[in-house]
Amino acid sequence: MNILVTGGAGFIGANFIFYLQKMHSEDRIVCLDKLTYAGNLSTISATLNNPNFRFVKDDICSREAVFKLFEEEHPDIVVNFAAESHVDRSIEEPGIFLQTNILGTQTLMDACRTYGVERYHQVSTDEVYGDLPLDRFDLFFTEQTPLHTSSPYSASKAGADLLVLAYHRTFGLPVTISRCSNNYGPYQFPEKLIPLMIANCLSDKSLPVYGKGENVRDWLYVEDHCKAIDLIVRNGKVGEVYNIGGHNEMRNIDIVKLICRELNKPESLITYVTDRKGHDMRYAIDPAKIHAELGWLPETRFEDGIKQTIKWYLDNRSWWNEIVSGEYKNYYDKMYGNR
Ligand code: NAD
Ligand code: TDX
Repeated sequence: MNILVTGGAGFIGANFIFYLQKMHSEDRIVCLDKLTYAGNLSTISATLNNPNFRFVKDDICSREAVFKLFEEEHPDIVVNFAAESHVDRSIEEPGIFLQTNILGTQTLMDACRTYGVERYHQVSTDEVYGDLPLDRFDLFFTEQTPLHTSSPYSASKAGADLLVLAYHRTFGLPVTISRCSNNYGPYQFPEKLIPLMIANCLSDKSLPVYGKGENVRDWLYVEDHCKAIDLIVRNGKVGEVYNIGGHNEMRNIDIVKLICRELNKPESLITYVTDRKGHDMRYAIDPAKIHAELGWLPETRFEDGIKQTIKWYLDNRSWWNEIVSGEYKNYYDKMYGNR
């Protein structure tokens, strides 16, 4: 199997490459990544010399680059992780989100149509369903929940999902889509809640909680997400959408307090800051379909996963120190300086 993984120098894509190499070492993996601020070649440096691996630095929006790569590699499977992925950045600058997340998806699928693939898989998100109210804990997102987006990020992901389904119906492209809840684990960029709070705690910096910290997210350990995608790509039904989530809902404030406890830092570091515009209240996935059809269940309990993740950030300070001391510092000062 020749598998093209786009966005493989980012958080989930890199973990997916590691998962494939562990579970299917016979597969060849080609990683296409533009290395934006969120892509980090050092994350996958250990695999660069593997004869079954090729890294290509380029843009999924570049027709020329994408078609040239398909001409050379003729991938059997394409798994598209490449995206602008941070909601706060999409509020500051929506354009690049539409460009990468929608038009990049189109370019990849056009190449799939031209060269033929066994499967095109789109990595999507639970955010396409909008949010749920905090007083209705009986409600969950199913695959039938209407799309109802809140941010330019989630709108761009929903737009891409619709285009993927249109390419299936109109052109018969063999597609699948997965919509996962919030991931956490090693190599997550420290602009996202959990690594940001760990990095700030370790530097005794204030911990910026948006609004009252009551928003709820459904957290899944990244390797469980990778396992689900691998199952869908190999055994899932073409044309179908699969929700992925672990029934692990937590309030942001409780996550931040837990991180303080684990790192022996005082809760007085917590600072309540101006809320995110259009902030979604609650995400909660019903993963019954992927469980029933593909037998998938999450394997890592949050209590264990969060400890492993904190340990990883403690053991790999140089990985995130380089980020927080580099260009990302300007973003941090801009976003949190006067918040
Ligand atoms: P990330 O921001 O860590 O990584 C994105 C990667 O894509 C980076 O390596 C970046 O360099 C690359 N990239 C960006 N634009 C590109 C372009 N034009 N061409 C080629 N490469 C490009 O993101 P992540 O958290 O790993 O998310 C991966 C995917 O999973 C995204 O599609 C995201 O929407 C989805 N998702 C994320 C989560 C989560 O909790 N992080 C949850 C559900 C779904
Ligand atoms: O500094 C912060 N303070 C804070 O209170 C940050 C960065 C976040 N938050 C809150 C906002 C959210 O309610 O924490 C929650 C999680 O925030 P993010 O880590 O930015 O994730 P979220 O907005 O939920 O989106 C994530 O999950 C779905 C990913 O970034 C998306 O790519 C994925 O699609």
